[in-house]
Amino acid sequence: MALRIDPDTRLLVLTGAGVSAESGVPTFRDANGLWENHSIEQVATPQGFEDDPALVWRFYSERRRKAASVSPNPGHATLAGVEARMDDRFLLVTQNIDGLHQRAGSRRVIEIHGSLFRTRCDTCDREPFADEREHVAAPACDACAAAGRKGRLRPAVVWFGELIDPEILREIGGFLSEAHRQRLVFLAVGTSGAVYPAAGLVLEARAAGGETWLVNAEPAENRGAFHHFVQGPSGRILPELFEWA
Ligand code: BJW
Repeated sequence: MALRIDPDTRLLVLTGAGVSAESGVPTFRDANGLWENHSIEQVATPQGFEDDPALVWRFYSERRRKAASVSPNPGHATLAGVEARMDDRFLLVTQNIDGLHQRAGSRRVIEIHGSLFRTRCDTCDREPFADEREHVAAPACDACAAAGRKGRLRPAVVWFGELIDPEILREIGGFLSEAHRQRLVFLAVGTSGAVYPAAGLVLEARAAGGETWLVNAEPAENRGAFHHFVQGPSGRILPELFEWA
């Protein structure tokens, strides 16, 4: 089955953990929702950070180390190549925080769940900053300390129960609504379709008249919302998926 791209096509791609699986980054589902016997909720929620910030930093420090040691795979490379051909008719929304799309050459990338390589304060509104260090405990925020507050640094990622930056959602909505006189295609890759609002993007694309494709190792929870499903590993499927008209 081929996904045809012609000069009139706009393509919105959503990726999840599965796209990085062949690079050696474990998915959330692979780990059965567990990390060192802790549930994902314990390490990826504001309450988890409140309860045990050191545990949460160990989890993200390990992932920083792992992500820095792996390389993009042919799935990432294919999406970077598609962007190079489509330019502003292409937008990639990734739920991944591992930076592998950017390392493969993708530039039109929205990191909807943040980045593993940025840190922010849990209290003040200082800008998130680049940070590759591995922390074993939550460092104090120096900006807060200077103002007599007790802010702690945390990974600049979006945990369960936290809001996605509304500006990001507006940008995605803008890309969908600009497609009114063009052919809109939505492609989801390597995602279980279980976590919202990302899992709802397919319905937004359909409401905008889009044709919807899913490439995944298994049927995603929202598989029924897709017109086309190609089952298999994205590192093998994506390089063969596109047909250029
Ligand atoms: C392969 C493969 C290969 C393997 N090739 N495929 C509407 C309905 C119900 C609930 C909600 C709702 N709206 C909001 C909620 C609550 C919640 C939510 O969605 N809960 C669900 C669990 C039901 N959402 C939120 O809290 C969001 N916030 C929000 O909406 O705020 C407003 C609000 C708050 C509270 C209540 C209501 C509204 C925020 C969600 C943030 C998610 N954050 C995480 C952590 C980010 C940082 C980090 O990475 O540590 O994001 S959780 C985790 O899940 C991570 C992932 O990005 C995300 C999605 O996982 P993904 O990528 O799909 O991975 P897997 O492992 O689940 O699946 C991998 C897939 O790949 C599998 O299918 C494999 O088969 C496949 N695969 N190898 C191709 N080689």
